[in-house]
Amino acid sequence: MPFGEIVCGSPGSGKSTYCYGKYQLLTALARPISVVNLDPANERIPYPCAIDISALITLKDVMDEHGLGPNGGMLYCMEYLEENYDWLEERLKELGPDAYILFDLPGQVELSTNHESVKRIIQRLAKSGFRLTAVHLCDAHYVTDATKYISVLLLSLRTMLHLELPHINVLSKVDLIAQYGDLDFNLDFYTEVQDLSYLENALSAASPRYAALNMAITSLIEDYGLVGFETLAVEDKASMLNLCRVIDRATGYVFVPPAGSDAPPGAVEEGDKPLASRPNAYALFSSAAGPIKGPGSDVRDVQERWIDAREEWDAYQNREWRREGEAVRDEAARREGIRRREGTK
Ligand SMILES: Nc1nc2c(ncn2[C@@H]2O[C@H](COP(=O)(O)OP(=O)(O)O)[C@@H](O)[C@H]2O)c(=O)[nH]1
Ligand SMILES: [Mg+2]
Repeated sequence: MPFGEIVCGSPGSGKSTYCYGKYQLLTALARPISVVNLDPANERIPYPCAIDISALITLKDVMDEHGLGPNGGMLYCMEYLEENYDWLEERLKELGPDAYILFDLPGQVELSTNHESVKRIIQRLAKSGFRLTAVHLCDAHYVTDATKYISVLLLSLRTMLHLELPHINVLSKVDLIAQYGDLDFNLDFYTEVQDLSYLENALSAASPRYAALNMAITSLIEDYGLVGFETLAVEDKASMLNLCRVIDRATGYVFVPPAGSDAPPGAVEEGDKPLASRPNAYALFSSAAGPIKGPGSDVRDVQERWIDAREEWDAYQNREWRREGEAVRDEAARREGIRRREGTK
């Protein structure tokens, strides 16, 4: 049974970077992973691409041929992909029945909030057996301003309602959040979307004329209790592993034991080497079916890492990397010594 993530979010929210980061992470864990680029305007793709929509259609060609602007051209491309769904389906089949696929979507938000083509493509993928989750990336700098935060909540809610998939909203680039000034509240206030009435002062100050409307929107969002956020800093392993666990639970990947193995669900064996002999991979998956925990899984840890004690953590990390580098160099020198001694015998 193939699994997949529909990676969506505004332009620049970090979708392609996330796809590359996840590709590296799952490859290191010997788990299957392929990335499909569905953004016909994606010129510099960082990851190895299993399927690239540019082989079918490019935004530039559409704009040149039909005299469309970038937005109209993008909608045309997605409608074209929908009409040529067979092209995508054939290539997906070649990736095998156990593929785990990241679909890197274009950033135009209307594609995941109101335009129908992407939704219908997703429905066809689901019909053909894909277990999918939407991973909606939102730049974390939006939480540094109350009015922007309200728009990101609405955008997330609208995307959830439109795509109708298991859905994970993610505050991306959380490592940069401290650059945008002090937050009015702790990070968990924003990720857990609990008592939004606390935003009243900030919203009234930013937009006195629409303060009542803004508050009505916040109470609507609160009433339905659908929106919440995970956090992500792509280069931080703990952050990526935590998000990976959350997504595995949403797709159901945690409940798929590898064929012919007694390893924990969601795990994959590497050749004939049992997974349990690879402690990192085992630790990741053995906890996946239980409560979500592990480094980076508590938003208060994320707050400490990237906001409250960022400099101390950076210094600690640099020391650890230096130590690791020294250990690798020492080991290489030791092996070289052995090789030389054996060569002179
Ligand atoms: N500091 C930081 N930068 C990021 C992160 N994720 C993405 N970026 C940067 O954000 C920019 C936009 O990322 P990209 O993946 O192209 O966004 P896309 O348009 O959504 O595909 C690039 O310069 C990335 O290097 C992150 O977690 N931390
Ligand atoms: Mg991109």
